[in-house]
Amino acid sequence: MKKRLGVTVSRQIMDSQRLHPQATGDLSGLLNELIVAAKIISAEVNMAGLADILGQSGKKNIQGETVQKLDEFANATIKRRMEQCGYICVMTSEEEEGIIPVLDGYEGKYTLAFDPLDGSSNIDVNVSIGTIFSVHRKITDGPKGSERDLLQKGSLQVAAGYIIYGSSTVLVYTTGEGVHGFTLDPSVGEFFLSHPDIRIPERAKYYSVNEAYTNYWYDGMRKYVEYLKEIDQKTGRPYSLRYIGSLVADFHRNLISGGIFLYPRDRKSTDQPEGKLRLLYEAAPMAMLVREAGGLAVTDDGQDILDIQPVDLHQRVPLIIGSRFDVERAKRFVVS
Ligand code: AHM
Ligand code: MG
Repeated sequence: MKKRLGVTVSRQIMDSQRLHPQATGDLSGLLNELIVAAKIISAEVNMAGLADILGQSGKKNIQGETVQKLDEFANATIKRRMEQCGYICVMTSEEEEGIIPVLDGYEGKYTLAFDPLDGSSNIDVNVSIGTIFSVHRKITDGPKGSERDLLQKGSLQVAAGYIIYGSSTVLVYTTGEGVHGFTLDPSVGEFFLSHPDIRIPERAKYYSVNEAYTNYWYDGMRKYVEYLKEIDQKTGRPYSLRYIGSLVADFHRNLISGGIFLYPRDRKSTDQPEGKLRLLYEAAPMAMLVREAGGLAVTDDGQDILDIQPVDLHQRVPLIIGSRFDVERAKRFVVS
């Protein structure tokens, strides 16, 4: 796609809707509502340091509300905006155990899974955090959505994306026609196209993994990460390690610059026998994005993340995701 200056995200969404004359506009409406939620969360994230000061002194924030934890705020904001937008029938959040119904009379034809504020351990230390979302079409009969509507394979997603609250706020999303990135201009409150048609570099420059857990890994994973530290024939250097511990931030960097992110399962029996990341809120939406951008996402036994049939709203999955060449090579190491 040619770079068009000044294109807002709403314009881009409408333009892609126009390519589908049969479209009802519901998906566009849904995305636009989510974007409003993202702007509200972004504003709150930017105020977080101040809110903390107010919170510590037991004060209320500028609207007279008691200061809320940021992840709870993000969760409540998305729920409140989406439960009566009229485009979705049911939601699920990483922060909540069960399904989240929408208001009676507002049932729509899509479902929404979201991680309101991923990387929450980074909130208090000014490190980038993000919101991740995944949209499916309703598959059951009747207006009400159910768990079955949410437990669908990643390959059936109709849209996925994230908003990263970093040095600037950036929205990256796909509806299956490329991956596009938009940067929020806070002075006008609009997301403008900044990264049209993102393609992840075929080969990684970075690897991202929590290496402190090496002793928990299976041999294949250990050997692969050791291999990355050897001199690469092509570059004459080993790979560089970058690990933020905030999936959205690690993924975003790798998407733009080329990289591979790994969160394997534990060999030793710990509390992470399937890794840490959640299929519905983290792995599947990132897998759709990376696939659309030319990359790949698999488990540590080589299964394509997009092919996994979820059985539980909060199921975890080992994740290897990023530049295609490197994910393919990692697969050869880890699949025995
Ligand atoms: P969260 O959803 O509780 O924030 O946890 C998910 C985060 C990811 O953003 C990140 O990739 C991972 O946890 C980091 O885990 P670890 O600290 O084990 O390396
Ligand atoms: Mg998370």
